[in-house]
Amino acid sequence: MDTVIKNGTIVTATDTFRGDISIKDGKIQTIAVNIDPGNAKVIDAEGRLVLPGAIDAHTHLAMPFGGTVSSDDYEAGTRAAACGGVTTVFDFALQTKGEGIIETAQRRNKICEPQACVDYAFHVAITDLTPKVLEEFQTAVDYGIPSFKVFMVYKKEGLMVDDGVLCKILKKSKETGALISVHAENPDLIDLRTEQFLKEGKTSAWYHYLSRPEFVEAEADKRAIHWAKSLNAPLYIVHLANKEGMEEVKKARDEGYEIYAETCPQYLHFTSDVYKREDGRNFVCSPPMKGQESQDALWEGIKTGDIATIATDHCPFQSYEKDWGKDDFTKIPNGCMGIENMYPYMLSEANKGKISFNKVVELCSSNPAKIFGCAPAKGTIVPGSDADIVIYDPNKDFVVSKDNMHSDVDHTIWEGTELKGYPVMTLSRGRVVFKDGEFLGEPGWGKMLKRRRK
Ligand code: DUC
Ligand code: ZN
Ligand code: ZN
Repeated sequence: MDTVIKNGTIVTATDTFRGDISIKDGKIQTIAVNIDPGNAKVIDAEGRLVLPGAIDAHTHLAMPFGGTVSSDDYEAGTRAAACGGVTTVFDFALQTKGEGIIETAQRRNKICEPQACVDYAFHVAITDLTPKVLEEFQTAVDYGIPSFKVFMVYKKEGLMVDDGVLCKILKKSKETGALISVHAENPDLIDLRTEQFLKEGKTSAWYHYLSRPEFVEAEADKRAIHWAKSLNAPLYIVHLANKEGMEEVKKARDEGYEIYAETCPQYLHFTSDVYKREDGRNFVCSPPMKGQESQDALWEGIKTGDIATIATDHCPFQSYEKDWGKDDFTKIPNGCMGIENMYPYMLSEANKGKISFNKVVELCSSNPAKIFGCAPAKGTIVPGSDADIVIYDPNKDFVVSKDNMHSDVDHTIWEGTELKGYPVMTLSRGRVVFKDGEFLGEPGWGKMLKRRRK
């Protein structure tokens, strides 16, 4: 063995127990009550929780978007991930016109591989469904990329697919064992409302919210679920943020359909009121934060198990870029930061008693690992799994500030948020990559995961 984590309280999605963990060659070797470390390095976790590393199944690193490129490249994004206890990052690789699925992932991997500080995978966003791409689904699944994404919005940006294409994709996913994620909002309603607001001179960030309020998202959620049900295809809804959509997910799941919903910490913590703030444009992302009723419904969905995962939609932009939309909300690049905040925020909510620590592990680690095909190597603490481990001090209070974050962005929407408890160490395949506020990893360490869903 190389390392032993001693005296901690191990928390998985299902169990909480005191024990030691030995690590060898990046993998968990043994879990027992008292392991003699011999010459191995000892990490004392007395008074701390020992958790599986989180998986952020939804990021946009170095993504060209909104007239610029999101400010965290693969190095900065995965560095911030490590410092927030995230040991696996799923990024979206956007297909360009005519490009194949594997070709898209390989193009992004050339950029990502030398930069990644933790392990990673790609969901390929399909934007140009040619017959060749449809034929390639099986090859991509067999290659280890069994998850694709489609946007039901962003027509002008060239990312949107229409309902016919969505249905073709869902049908093929059913046949090949792939899982389709959707960004669900209604593009025509957004355009209609935006045009009207601009005509009336209503240009503040508040109108970003009003251009795509609850029902704009709910309609698309219902439509996507309707098509998935009609084809009996599995479906994963990213960044669910509204009550009506939540209800539709619950209904479909109660009927026995394989529908997964992801939400993000920003929807659990902030409401649409943020768009009335002076710095409201910093919170502009799509879908926008919603009202209190929606937030309550998401927390309820967590409790009932109808929210399957938490991820971040991490897509930061600098203040000067957000400022492009000071006088016109349509010019604000859409996206917020969160990769370093997800696990600490959710664990803090558990520490305050809102949900259990096991539930946080389930949402942020075990479920994404299972759903996207990288369990049991990721998402749990068992002999044989990767030693992706977070040591969490439940007594360490922490106030988020741009100065204690590790992203390449000059502000954070989480500024001033008070957290009860904080990660003090992150191990990625047995290597300490974060300790006491300091990043200790290196670019090029992270490996691309090949995945298998079933
Ligand atoms: N929404 C955002 O806010 N940013 C990136 C892409 C998206 O769908
Ligand atoms: Zn999205
Ligand atoms: Zn996204």
